Amino acid sequence: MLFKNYINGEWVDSATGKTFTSFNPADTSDELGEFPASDARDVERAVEAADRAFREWSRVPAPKRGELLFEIGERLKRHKEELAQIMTREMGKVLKEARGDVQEAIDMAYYIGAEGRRLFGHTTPSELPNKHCLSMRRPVGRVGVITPWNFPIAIPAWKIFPAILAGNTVVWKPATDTPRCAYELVKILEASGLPKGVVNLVFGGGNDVGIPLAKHPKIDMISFTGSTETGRAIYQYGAAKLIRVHLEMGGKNPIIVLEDADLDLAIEGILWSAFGTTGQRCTACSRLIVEDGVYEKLLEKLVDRTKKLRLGNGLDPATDVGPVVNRSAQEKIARYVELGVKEGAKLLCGGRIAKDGALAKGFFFEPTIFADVTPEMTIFREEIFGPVLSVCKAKDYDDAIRLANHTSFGLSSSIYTQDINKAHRAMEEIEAGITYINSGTIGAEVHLPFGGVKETGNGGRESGWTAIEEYTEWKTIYVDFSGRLQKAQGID
Ligand code: UN1
Repeated sequence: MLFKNYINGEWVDSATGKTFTSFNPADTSDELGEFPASDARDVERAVEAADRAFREWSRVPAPKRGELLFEIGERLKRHKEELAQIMTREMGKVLKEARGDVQEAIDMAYYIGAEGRRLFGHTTPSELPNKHCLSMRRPVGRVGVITPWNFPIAIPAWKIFPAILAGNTVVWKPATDTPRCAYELVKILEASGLPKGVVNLVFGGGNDVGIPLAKHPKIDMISFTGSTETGRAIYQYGAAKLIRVHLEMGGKNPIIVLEDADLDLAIEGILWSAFGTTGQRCTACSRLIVEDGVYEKLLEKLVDRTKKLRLGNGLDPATDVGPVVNRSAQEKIARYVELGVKEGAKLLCGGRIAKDGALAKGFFFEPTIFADVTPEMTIFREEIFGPVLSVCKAKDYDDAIRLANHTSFGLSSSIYTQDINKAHRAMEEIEAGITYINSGTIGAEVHLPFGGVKETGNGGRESGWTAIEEYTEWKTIYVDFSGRLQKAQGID
């Protein structure tokens, strides 16, 4: 089936006439559709539509915009199972995780929809009599949204829902690996009564659609989740226009396990964080830092459990770990594993492309653990975005923190310990946007700020109340009802 772009409330062909196909990474004979490979001309039409819709949409009372989000939440709930199935087919995550992905969008719709009745500003006394000082939030304008394939419904929802709640209009470029999920989400927005032009969808690649969108003079903000390399380029396009750029990028998220930790609990958290979503979360744990005294014991149990993980199609309830997203991801992971071996890390399990039986139909990679990893090694430093866990030994708590912080990223992190003092020290000392105590590195909830320090981001936080900060500008208002010219700063 041939799908279309969604511009100004209509499903329209791309100017290019070219298309690309979306496949199931667990079984490439399963196709999810053909999608337009759009270019700058389609971006132009979409931005024009977002621009035309802005004036009216920004004047709709925020509680009414919130009601649209509640309707979207209702419909997402109704279609949750069908959306999850499509997601599993399109990007491979196991069905229960795909349901969780849709649930994050549902949670965001209700959470942020209710913000329509808040969107609080401040009032404060004036230094002069008969004068009121207040501040209110205004939408930023036309927002370009560029999203990845690993959370193909949740991440777009984190961005688009707060953006439209705040009165902005949107042009959305979804990842080329998950166009069908994008289509399904926009169908839901449309059925919920979204006015035309408020959200526009343009399918296509980064060079042809993403860059023209980021550079477009009428785009007032870009919100991007993806690789640090692409994010850095987008930041520069944004800088040239002096617009706001929200970036969520890579991670190399550590779990620290101290000697006093509940090891069985830690193992559950490590398995879930390292191999859940086949390691393809920005928040996935890719570095495990274990205190000397429990290093061998923990590794033994962990490897044993890892070997039992079942690879397969995510639609099969017996599957623990689904495929990786595409062939180039699979090859990239294999290259990192080779590097790990070459640089002297000890391969404890996995390490190979999996292609036995039905696995040959897709892009699978064995859950992989390297031990005796040191900070100089590439697998310790670079984001692999696959089921590869690097383990290193720490002498003590301080050494563990030093290793955890020895990275250019800073998204999520975790520590397992029963020592309340060390737990509290770690909350302050780990350099990351998110720290879990006695839980893995994944599973952030929508009503708290999400984002990271260092090269993971540029200071913003999405989700939570901070999402409102991202998608609004402050307007300050002075009302002088004295009937004469009053001058501030004590000037007569
Ligand atoms: C991501 O991988 O980009 O905390 C987002 C989590 C999920 C979101 C991850 N709620 O793991």
